[in-house]
Amino acid sequence: MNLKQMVGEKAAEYIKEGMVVGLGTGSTAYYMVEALGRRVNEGLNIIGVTTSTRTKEQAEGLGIPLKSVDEVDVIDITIDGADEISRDFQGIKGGGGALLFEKIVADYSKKVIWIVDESKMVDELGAFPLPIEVMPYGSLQLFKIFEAKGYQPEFRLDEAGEKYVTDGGHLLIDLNMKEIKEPHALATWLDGLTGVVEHGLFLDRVNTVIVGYENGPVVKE
Ligand code: ABF
Repeated sequence: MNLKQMVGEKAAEYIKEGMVVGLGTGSTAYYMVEALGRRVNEGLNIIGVTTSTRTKEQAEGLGIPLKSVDEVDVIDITIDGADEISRDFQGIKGGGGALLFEKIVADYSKKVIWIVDESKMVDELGAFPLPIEVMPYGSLQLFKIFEAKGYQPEFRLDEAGEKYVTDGGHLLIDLNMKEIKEPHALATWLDGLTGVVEHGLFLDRVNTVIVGYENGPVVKE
């Protein structure tokens, strides 16, 4: 079994009868959704709240009942992947292009679980490019601001080589910062930039991390 499958299936065990479950996006979350789909077909009653069109299509195909984030009071547990997690459990997400919906769903969740293989655990954030979701209007001005800061921005492209458009209708600019010494200060600065819709710094937002190692999953809380 690969490490992503291992942690995906382990995380699905946290889901109990009657729960409202935030369903993350990405190749690790994929296995969690598959495992939940199997349990639903065996009789488990849950409601899923998806974080992307991709996950919605997968969950619908498996017969998992779904509601939108606006149709539920609260989400009991959200399980999602991540691109990098530091020692103090701060994260970069958004490599999969779904960070805005992922952050919204996480914000309305009582508990958030991230599932990753061991390669995602880092000493310090920043080797993975930090995705910034921006309004198309004015995005080149933001690009120039990031460039002037030395963050080596790049517009995310789709398979056709066009600018990638998120489920929310925005663009993504990836910042190649190499290292992020002060994630909270960076997040505050990004939050203050007009036209930045969201960014991939997920700070102080996770309760449990399940890490896949060759000899088994490790739950860190
Ligand atoms: C999502 O999927 C993200 O926020 C993150 O960018 C990505 C991780 O992908 P994978 O599990 O495919 O490595 O959860």
